[in-house]
Amino acid sequence: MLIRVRRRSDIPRSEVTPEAVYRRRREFMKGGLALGAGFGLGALGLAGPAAADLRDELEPLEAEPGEFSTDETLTPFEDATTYNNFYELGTGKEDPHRLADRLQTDPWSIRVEGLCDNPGEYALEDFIDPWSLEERIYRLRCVEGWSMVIPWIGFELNRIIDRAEPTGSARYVAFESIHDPDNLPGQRRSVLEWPYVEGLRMDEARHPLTIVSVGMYDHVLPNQNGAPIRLVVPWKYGFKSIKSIVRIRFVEDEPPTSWNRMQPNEYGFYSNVNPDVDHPRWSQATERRIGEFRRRRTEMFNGYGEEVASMYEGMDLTEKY
Ligand SMILES: Nc1nc2c(c(=O)[nH]1)N[C@H]1C(S)=C(S)[C@@H](COP(=O)(O)O)O[C@H]1N2
Ligand SMILES: [Mo]
Repeated sequence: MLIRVRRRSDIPRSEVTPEAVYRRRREFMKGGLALGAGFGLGALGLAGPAAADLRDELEPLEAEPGEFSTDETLTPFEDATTYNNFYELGTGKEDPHRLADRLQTDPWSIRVEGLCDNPGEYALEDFIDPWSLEERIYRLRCVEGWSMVIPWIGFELNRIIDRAEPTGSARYVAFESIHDPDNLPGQRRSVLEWPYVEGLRMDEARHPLTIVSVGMYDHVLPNQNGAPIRLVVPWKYGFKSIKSIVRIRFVEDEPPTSWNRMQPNEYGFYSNVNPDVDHPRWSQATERRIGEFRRRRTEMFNGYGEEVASMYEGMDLTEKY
């Protein structure tokens, strides 16, 4: 049941082994060589892995430039990997970076189930090889008012959906993150109901802008950004981009979502970026691009309106927030 899609045309794949997608170079370098890798800022005695070192430790990942990319200035790698929301690793913005090693990603499998003709348990490499990877530079805009521009590496979620062959009654896709309270400190507290869950309507899930990401900045995903595999839905608030996915289920009814469960009046199912609909506790009209001082005006659908607005025609987006 292999579905062949566009191959990367001229970049040799030989260098990119399936393991490279999920195994950190750090593990290969345990022992003598690790001395060299640690000779950066780590040698100065700073606590935790310095971001500059982290980038060197991550396995490189090749990808073709994808369409839809913005040409805006990239958020520095250091910012994108030290200022995160990943409540499994703590609620502080720097917790995911500090506690990144608590996330166990090897081995990893994803269960595809529900209303589909091809359910199953997939290893990560089933998804990555022989499928080509694209680099897409997308904005991610958090409901708390910050945004980043990140060169994500991944592929369209559509490929997984096609492969699963959902039945006609599947109208939504539900996603579930890793549940591992023994290792994930955040899951020993009930800040959210665990595991983290999210969902998309089928047309949103199938939209070509919706990608499954396995890397960023030419490397595999750092743990704090949702390794080994996460969603990126660029026209929605950041919390829809669920990290460290272990389960994808095709369902008939709108599935529960973590933040909606927690605070239904603050977070709806759709959560399209919308400067005209304020969060009950703060305005959503402006955002701060990480690395900048002046706030920017937030764009409808995070600037992706031309591509996605038609999916919401006739819907009252103040009602369906
Ligand atoms: N499993 C899981 N996924 C998650 C979250 C989380 O806490 N747990 N936080 C979300 C929120 S609120 C945001 S803004 C983005 C942040 O992604 P980034 O850290 O890669 O910028 O991840 C989203 N995905
Ligand atoms: Mo967020």
